[in-house]
Amino acid sequence: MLVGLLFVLAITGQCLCIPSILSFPFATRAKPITFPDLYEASVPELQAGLNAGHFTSVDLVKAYFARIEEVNLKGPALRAVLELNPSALAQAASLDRERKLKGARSTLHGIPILLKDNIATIASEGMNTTAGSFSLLGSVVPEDAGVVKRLRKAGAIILGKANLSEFAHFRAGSLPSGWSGRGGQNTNAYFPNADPCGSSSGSGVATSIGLTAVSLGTETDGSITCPSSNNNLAGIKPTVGLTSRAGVIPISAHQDTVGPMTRSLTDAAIVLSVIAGKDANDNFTLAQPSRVPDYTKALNKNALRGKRIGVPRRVFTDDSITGTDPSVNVAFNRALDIIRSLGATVVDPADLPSADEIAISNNETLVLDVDFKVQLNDWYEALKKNPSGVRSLADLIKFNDDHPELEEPPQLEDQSELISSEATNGFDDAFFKALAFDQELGKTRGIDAALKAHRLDALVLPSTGFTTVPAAIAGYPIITVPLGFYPDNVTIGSAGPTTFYPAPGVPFGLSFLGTAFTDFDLIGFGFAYEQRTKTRLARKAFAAAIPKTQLKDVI
Ligand SMILES: *[C@@H]1O[C@H](CO)[C@@H](O)[C@H](O)[C@H]1NC(C)=O
Ligand SMILES: *[C@@H]1O[C@H](CO)[C@@H](O)[C@H](O)[C@H]1NC(C)=O
Ligand SMILES: *[C@@H]1O[C@H](CO)[C@@H](O)[C@H](O)[C@H]1NC(C)=O
Ligand SMILES: *[C@@H]1O[C@H](CO)[C@@H](O)[C@H](O)[C@H]1NC(C)=O
Ligand SMILES: CC(=O)N[C@H]1CO[C@H](CO)[C@@H](O)[C@@H]1O
Repeated sequence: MLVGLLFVLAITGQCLCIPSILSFPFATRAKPITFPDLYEASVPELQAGLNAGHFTSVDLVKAYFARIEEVNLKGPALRAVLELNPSALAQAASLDRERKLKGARSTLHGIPILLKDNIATIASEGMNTTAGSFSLLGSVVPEDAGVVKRLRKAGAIILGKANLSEFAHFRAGSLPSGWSGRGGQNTNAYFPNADPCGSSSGSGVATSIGLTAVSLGTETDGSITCPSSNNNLAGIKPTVGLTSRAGVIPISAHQDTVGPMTRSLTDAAIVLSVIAGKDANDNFTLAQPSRVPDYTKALNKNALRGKRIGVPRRVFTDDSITGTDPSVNVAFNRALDIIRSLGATVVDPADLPSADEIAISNNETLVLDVDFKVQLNDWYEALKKNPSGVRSLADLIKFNDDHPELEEPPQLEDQSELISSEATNGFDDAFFKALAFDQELGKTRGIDAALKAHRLDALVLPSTGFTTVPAAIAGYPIITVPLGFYPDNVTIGSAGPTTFYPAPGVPFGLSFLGTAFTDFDLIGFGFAYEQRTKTRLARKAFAAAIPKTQLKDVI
């Protein structure tokens, strides 16, 4: 408790308080050490235990490895983790030594983080960067991703790579979320074989049951928001250009963004503060405000007081869009009452003028198809080595057809999205028109229009379904926090050859969204809601999916 308190003071920057706190009488009372439960442990709790010498980063890595071993291929076989970092223990030992000598570099010093497998790590460390595809196994990337460089500098330990929907779900819309050739079918920890959503599926599932302290995902349209929602997590989809995409296997420079997936917005804010910032290797990041804020300063329980929050109903009132179960809408309407009770004015409806056009628009697909081909070809070209011999999108399509045992098992043959992307012809008139329409639909006649017309601070939506599209085409931020769980009597639906959605006990989330670079404000709104409701704690994963190894077992 005391160390926790010390640490909270430390992260809020009031370090001057620490000496006086240390002289409190209860500080000297010898108490048995209680280790945080790794199912739920927060970064501040872990950092406090590390600083107090209760356990080391080596212990943490060992414990997380053991927890992964329990449930990844054995037991419920969740297939959330693709590879472990063979250098993680050595890195942890070195960071433990450094902590003893010089103290912690940052709040992430010695904290293990799992990366979606489309985020590059140097091959010499021992891991692959493949987006789940055998076409990239053994490939050698030129360098660490921009966000990985920042994580290492802050002293974080890369624990491993997470399974994902292959190529961030850009291979074919018909493929189930969470499936990749290399990783197989990742599934949800809240109901056997339930849909983890994607494409950051493994990041979501692994974090939901404490196979890692925190994780990173990427979003082009829904890929952080939806798996955060389905796995009872806090997720931040940053404004495009806030976090570097350099070294991230791409879909589209216009929509891709890298963000944290964590068990609390506190952890997410800590991670975002480390990974946000300019990167010369990603020119979109040069457009961000000059100073990266300390996002932990946004964690204010009163952040909703006096704010105006709008509900763009037309984005989700169609049942086929929110999902088949009315429980999402019931929980959402209850959330609006809670937001009111936290001092905000809810403007309902506050529709996007472009909502109906967005629903039928194909402009996004057009932009993504063109960008993906250009950028994926560049990715293959930039590799220092690729044993598969694949050098382009065209090669990839052929590789998949030539290796059905690896990449096209029964019912998972589809690569229609790759094929339509391959058929595009680069940055032509049609592309620029579609891009301009997207900006108009998402920004000027979309989110910005609604914010302006109703003088709003943010919009709020359920995270399920296609509620991510307006922010996706605009490149705008979304903050997701737990909202509720499907009831035990929900009619189980199908989400793929072997996966289910909806399903009993599967979580769903609440999204706050706003205009460019309002991530800080949105984190505050999400935090106020999260702290009032603590919905994550209301339900746990199914028993077999909860790993048993704890710190006491490895020390
Ligand atoms: C990943 O690649 C390295 C070589 O860079 C190889 O030694 C290692 O076995 C690979 N890992 C897996 C799980 O295939
Ligand atoms: C980034 O650079 C590319 C060319 O390298 C250019 O086409 C693009 O407009 C630039 N984007 C921004 C946001 O500066
Ligand atoms: C793009 O959006 C505009 C504006 O809504 C619409 O008129 C046009 O049909 C859309 N194009 C495609 C390819 O969907
Ligand atoms: C599930 O239970 C609730 C509350 O008991 C009830 O209102 C609802 O109709 C039931 N749904 C189904 C699909 O049976
Ligand atoms: C860490 C881990 O368990 N990785 C596994 C992921 O799934 C593939 C395919 O089954 C295995 O080969 C890996 O060992």
